[in-house]
Amino acid sequence: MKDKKSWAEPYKIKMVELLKMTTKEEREKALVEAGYNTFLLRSKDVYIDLLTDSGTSAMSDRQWAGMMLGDEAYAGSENFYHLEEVIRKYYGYKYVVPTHQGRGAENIISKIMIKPGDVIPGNMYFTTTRLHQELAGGTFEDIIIDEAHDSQSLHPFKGNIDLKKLEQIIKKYGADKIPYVSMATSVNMAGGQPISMQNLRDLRKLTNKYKIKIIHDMTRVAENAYFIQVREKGYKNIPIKAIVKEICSLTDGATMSAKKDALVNIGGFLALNDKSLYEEASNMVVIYAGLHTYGGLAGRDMEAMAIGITESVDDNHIRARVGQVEYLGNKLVEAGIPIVLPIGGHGIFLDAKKFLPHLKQIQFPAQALAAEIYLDSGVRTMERGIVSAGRNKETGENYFPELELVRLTIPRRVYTQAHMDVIAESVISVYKNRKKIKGLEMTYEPKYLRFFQAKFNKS
Ligand code: PLI
Repeated sequence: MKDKKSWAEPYKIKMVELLKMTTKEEREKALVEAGYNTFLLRSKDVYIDLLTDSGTSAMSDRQWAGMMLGDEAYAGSENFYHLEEVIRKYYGYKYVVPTHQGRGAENIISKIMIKPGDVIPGNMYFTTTRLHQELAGGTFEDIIIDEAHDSQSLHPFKGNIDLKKLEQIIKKYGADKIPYVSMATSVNMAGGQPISMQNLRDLRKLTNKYKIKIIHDMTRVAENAYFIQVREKGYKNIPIKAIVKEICSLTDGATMSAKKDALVNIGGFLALNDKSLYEEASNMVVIYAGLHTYGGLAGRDMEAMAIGITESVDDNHIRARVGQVEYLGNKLVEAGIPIVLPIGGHGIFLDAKKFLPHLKQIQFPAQALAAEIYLDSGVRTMERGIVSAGRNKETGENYFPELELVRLTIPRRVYTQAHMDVIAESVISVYKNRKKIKGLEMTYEPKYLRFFQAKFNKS
């Protein structure tokens, strides 16, 4: 169906979940109780939930049927072997340690590979990934290309790594201080922006020269593969499956939050090619999560993940998934709303600095904008700016990231085109009244990953 222009969903709806509509008064009360943090709203008070694409996918009938085949053995569950087989088949990694979600895998890889004083270069930080690197005694260094920090740059691969920046870091610290390069496909904090195959090949060449490993954050690898298929020379007729496998083949291991691409509500894994690293990881998972054949998951969860991975690399699925995101993005662009361009894979990112130029970054413009959109329509979005960036671990100062964004994250296979229209209408109406939007001040700040639990007041 690739020749067809429409991105229509390659599935039909068999079961629905009713949504609740709320009044503006109800939303105002809920927002105050949540301290203007959309993470602290109760989901019953939300109409369309764009907080995240993590664990929010609709599973297929096959996945649900697979859950009935859960082999809930403490050791050696059949579902683990199915999952391992699927990961080998579609991603090509040799060894698999299941984890309850992505950060479980990040914890293990950071603990076994990072020593205090190490440096971990990566294509833009991700909140949990960087925190685990820091807790293991490492320091994250951003080596993404400069274009990634500019919301209006139309570079087709804003997730690319600047190899000159990487080489400078290697020269400065020495290769023995760099346990691995942390390479994400579909860079979340940059707006779901892809890395190109060519850049990855060049990265492989450079890291081989210095004997540095590449650990792949493959949370949204299929979405990245889609952009390679439509934007990179030579890939137009290559199936998503083959592109995904080629990406993985250029890396040494991966952490996966299966709650995104892999279409499950819970689950993740660490995948490795090196046997001795795998042995360490499978020993470590026993301490923190459970035996190495379940890693904190039920057998049924692993079965749903195995089937979800198979569905996630289907060309028609991924085309409709990104097509829906682009549909919403194009509506906002037509209305003159400032968003991160090009439109990314898993959501639309509003540029809050451009949306609310009258607010200083320390007044948390993206946080304020997310609150305002919820107030307007019950659509829940989230901040990806100064609150998410947190503080420098040495100086305690706030990071002031270039990108101050509100993320409208689209869950997979959940909402319809009409929902996209409602979302666009709400953002457009908030944009019309943007001058009246006030900033916020933080009244409660937790020590780690503050964006999840911080509270605010109107400033
Ligand atoms: O939420 P986890 O622990 O399953 O996965 C952590 C994680 C790792 N890498 C990347 C790129 C992510 O996006 C990610 C989680 N992201 C969330 C929760 C999100 O809302 O984007």
